[in-house]
Amino acid sequence: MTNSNNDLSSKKSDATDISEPWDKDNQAWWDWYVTLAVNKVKDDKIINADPLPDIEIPSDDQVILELNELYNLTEDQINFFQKNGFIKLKKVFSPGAVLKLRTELIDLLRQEFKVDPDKGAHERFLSLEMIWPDNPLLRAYVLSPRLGQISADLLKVPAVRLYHDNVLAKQAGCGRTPWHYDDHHFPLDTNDVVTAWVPAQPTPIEMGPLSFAYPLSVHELVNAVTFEKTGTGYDRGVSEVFSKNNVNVNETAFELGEVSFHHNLNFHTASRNRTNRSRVALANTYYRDGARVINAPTMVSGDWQKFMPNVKPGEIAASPLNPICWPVKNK
Ligand SMILES: O=C(O)CCC(=O)C(=O)O
Repeated sequence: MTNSNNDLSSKKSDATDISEPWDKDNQAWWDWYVTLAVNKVKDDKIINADPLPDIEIPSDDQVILELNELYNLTEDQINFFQKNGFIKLKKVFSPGAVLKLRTELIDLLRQEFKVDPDKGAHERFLSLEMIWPDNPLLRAYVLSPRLGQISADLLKVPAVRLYHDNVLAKQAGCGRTPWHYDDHHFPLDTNDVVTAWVPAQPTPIEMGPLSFAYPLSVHELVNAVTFEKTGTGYDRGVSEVFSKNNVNVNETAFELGEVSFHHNLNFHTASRNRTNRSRVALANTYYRDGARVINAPTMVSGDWQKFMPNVKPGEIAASPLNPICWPVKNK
């Protein structure tokens, strides 16, 4: 597939001109991005999340072995993804592997932001990215043959590369993630792009699980909604069109070990986190080997050069930080 979009900059006014590249870091990008979401007055109380299960945590070696094992998808699951642009798969990771991931992610967030992401209602959307190059444990989760193979099978492509890892922590009380599709964000000239969203705890509805509009083609309904770089107009516009057209939205809890995969044309959102625990997720994006960077990345592409150092617009997207995650090279 060739890329249908990335043309958000075609209609220009002060509020809608996004042609300038993003000149801050990714945390600044998320701080800006969540301001684009409509949020109701926060009159609903923060509730206590259930305690995390008390289970044995595997060793690093056990996790690496687990993540090397493949996950067989059925034809029906691949067809579901191709039609709807997302799929939620149970038991992609063992409960122990997920809780080990959570401990590691919370430690990383604590070091970076000097706050305990699970203490107090900081109401911020914290993010970290490109952790895997310097962290062998995270590398096992991010470059995992299991996630790579599922991604390649869902996209029906022979090989996938990593675009980036993204640690996302929606703290207690933090509001909605605005409606969007990732084609706006990834400056790639292909639609063979998928994000594995790995929640690092059981994620009930009250915590704001990632939610998906379907089928995939509903993105066409909102082509005419113009992106605005301030205010909540775009989020509101998409929401109104979806309501008017009775678009289906899958907003369901994630059990421990369940992972969702969404296509870059799938519209998704997430509700406010109404629990006292940070909703931590690891979101890894994979794309078809051979894809190029588009000619004109925009501010919505964020700090993309960090993910593909020395790759210029128009060039093949294959820096050393974009390894092939599937198929696995024989050593
Ligand atoms: O975690 C969220 O709320 C948003 C994540 C997202 O949009 C993505 O991973 O594509």
